Amino acid sequence: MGYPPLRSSVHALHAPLLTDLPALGMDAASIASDFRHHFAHNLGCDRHCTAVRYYYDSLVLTLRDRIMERWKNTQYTYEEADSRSVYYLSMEFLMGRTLGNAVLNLGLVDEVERAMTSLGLIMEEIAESEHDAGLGNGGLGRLAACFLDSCATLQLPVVGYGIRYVYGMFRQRIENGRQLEEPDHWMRHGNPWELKRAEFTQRIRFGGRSEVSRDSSGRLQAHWVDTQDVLAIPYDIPIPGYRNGTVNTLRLWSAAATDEFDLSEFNAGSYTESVREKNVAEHITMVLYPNDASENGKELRLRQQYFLASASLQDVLRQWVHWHGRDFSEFSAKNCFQLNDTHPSCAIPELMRLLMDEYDVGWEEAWAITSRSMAYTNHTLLPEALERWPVRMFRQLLPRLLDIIFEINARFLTEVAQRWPGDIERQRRMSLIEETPVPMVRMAYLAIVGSFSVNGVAELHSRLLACGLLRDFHDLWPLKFNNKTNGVTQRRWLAGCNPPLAQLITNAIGEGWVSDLDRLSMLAPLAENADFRARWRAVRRIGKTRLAHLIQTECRVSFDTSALFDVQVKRIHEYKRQLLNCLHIIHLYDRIKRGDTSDWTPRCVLLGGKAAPGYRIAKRIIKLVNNIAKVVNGDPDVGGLLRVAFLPDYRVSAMEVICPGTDLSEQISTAGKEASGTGNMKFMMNGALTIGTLDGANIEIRAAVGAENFFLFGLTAEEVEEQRHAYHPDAIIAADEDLFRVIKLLESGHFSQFEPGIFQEIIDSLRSPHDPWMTIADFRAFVNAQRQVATAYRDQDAWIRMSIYNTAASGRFSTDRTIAEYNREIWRLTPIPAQGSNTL
Ligand code: 26Q
Repeated sequence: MGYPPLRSSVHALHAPLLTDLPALGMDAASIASDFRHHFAHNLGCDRHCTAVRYYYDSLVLTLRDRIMERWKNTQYTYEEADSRSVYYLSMEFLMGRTLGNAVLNLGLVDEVERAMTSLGLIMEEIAESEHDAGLGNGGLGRLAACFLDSCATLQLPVVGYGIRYVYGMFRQRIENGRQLEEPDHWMRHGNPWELKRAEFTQRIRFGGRSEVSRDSSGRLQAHWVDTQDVLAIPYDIPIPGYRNGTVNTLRLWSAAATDEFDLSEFNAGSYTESVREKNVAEHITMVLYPNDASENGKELRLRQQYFLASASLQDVLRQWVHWHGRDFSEFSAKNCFQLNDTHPSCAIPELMRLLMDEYDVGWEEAWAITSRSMAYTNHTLLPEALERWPVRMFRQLLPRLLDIIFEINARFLTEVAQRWPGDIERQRRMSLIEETPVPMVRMAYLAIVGSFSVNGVAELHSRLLACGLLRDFHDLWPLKFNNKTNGVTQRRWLAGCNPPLAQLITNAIGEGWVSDLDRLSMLAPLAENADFRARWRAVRRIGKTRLAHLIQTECRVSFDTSALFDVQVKRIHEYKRQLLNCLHIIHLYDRIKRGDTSDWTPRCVLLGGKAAPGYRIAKRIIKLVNNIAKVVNGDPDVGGLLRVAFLPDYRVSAMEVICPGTDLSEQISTAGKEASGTGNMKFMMNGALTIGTLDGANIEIRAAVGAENFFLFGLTAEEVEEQRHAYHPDAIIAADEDLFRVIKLLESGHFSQFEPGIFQEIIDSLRSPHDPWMTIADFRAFVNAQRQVATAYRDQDAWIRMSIYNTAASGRFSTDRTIAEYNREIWRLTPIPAQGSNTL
């Protein structure tokens, strides 16, 4: 750990010469000049280097130099303040592209544009050449990325800790309407944003046995022996705040073999075997796991989770001991770990282990430190999505951690027994160990017991956790539970992705909204100004044109920008009910075929999203959407009345084009199932109207914008649970002519002409009285709400008014607000403005 210092003393003398450099110019001329330097001298490019990659790398290096000054400044400032810090532990950081965001946050949009133009280059083209960093599945991973942006903007000392996957989220191709997965080798051409910090490498143990001995003073001392170790090498990525001189850190761990691996194999005479072992070690950070039930219980995933937790904790403890020595009395006052779902929750027993086994802290003190440092965020209401690991696997892979979990459980169950004497059933329910034939560790319960805060991600979600899924724990510790409604960063999701709208807003109310989104409420009165509405409409048309162009290129489907753009993009999952959307599209198609088209509103429907590779029904839903699109778009009777497209490879950079061009945002999950949703917020911010159920953050969106500016439909979460027992989809189908025809069309094979029967499983799930998502129950309400949408859209002036109100009311859904709440109620950090010369 750490490199050896230079032996001679010259370093101290010359240190200022090496570190106190003059600030780099932030003007177009300096940027262009440094760009040329990096292009020619650093990358060794000449007149033959015309690939956009060289320009991209040159520009990133130019910006990185400027970020580096501010990065060091920020770290010095934090060090000197000896401030409390937060560590955001997450298996996913879905960062997307970095260049455009860095330019925006450095306040260099105009200067970089001018610099590139002066060199005969087009900034937009360079920015669009960047490959997404797709190190996440969806909402949870993107939330972590938005959080980092807001923490840096609010000048909070927060470090993100994650994994440097070699392969991110798979790339999706569509062939014959079906999803094909391809590896996403996102760093193939290198990653100029990362800085390898080999001197902070950590050693991570796996396997072996846990043993106990007595030390010289007679105290029991545990030893984790005969382990197989792997190295964790950190790579740092800078996270610049918005025009404030702050640069925070995202530290991603990469796995590598230890040297003795090679040596022991070498001694045994097998050189090639040793290289194979190297591979095994490096596998740990090779690939991001898709959120997939079929992947549940995979040992490699548990390895990844422990790898992240252990490396990050060791890194924090190393710094603690460096600054404070082995006195941990102030540790929990100075450090807080926010666990992004249960995925990093090994951190709880691991911090116990490190304190007890490595630093000789006793159980009581270690537990006080641990349970006052950890905070847990839950992101799901589906009981089947709660993480559980087989005890047997834990024992094999992390025997010492299992000991500690058992001890935590024994002490915890004693507490339960004291509170509810004799309530054995409750002890069984709340145990961290599920005593089924294959005993399991319940990670959510471990996270709750080991944390001082447990939060949900929208008001409804947090309420349902407290009185449903986690009720027993809420009864025991009501004060631990709290809500932090999600948000999104307006830097990426408005200023960055929608420059025409951002400019219109800034012209109207000033630029303050970029760091204070509540100011968007100043737009509301302008909704009554006809001239402003005309401008708003023109800007929305630009967004739609851009989206239409994307769909033309990627799907070969033409969207007419005067039509209603109706969009549902998100992971494909039954609870999100892409099928309900399909039923509606088929219904519209059926109306057209029957000539029921008076007062028609032309509509272009876009769907997109990835299905987990092992999720059969989700993949079949993709096939259904594609087949419907083929039939509808190819039917001359449909003409311009309806268009359907499935956009392949939905990802962050695609959403940056999609949300500015969307009129109608589909948020139609079964009530009580979507924890929050964040796509809903991105659409709203960009002026889309929502059609949605009373689920997740939709409820808060509707409350913010007013019921008259939101298309509500469907059962409530309570009604869903009440009606579940007496749910008869066949009867509903028989009683609803429109729905009856839709289902008949589906069953007739009209959308599966050449592959009869392929949608049978989908039809059966819809018709099942046990369909957990109760799609048929909400069909009529959905179709009626969609009729209202169509009618509303025909009054363009009224629609634009509602669009403005939506943006104006979206202030609450900034992650700046979310993070301010995390900070006020959980983290309690003091903002620390960056000190030093070149801070802005
Ligand atoms: C678990 C074990 C093994 C392999 C993968 C996983 C895994 C990975 C990712 C489980 C879940 C996820 C991601 C969950 C997620 O994105 N949840 C969403 O979080 C958003 C942010 O809070 C919410 O807005 C969404 O409602 C919620 O679905």
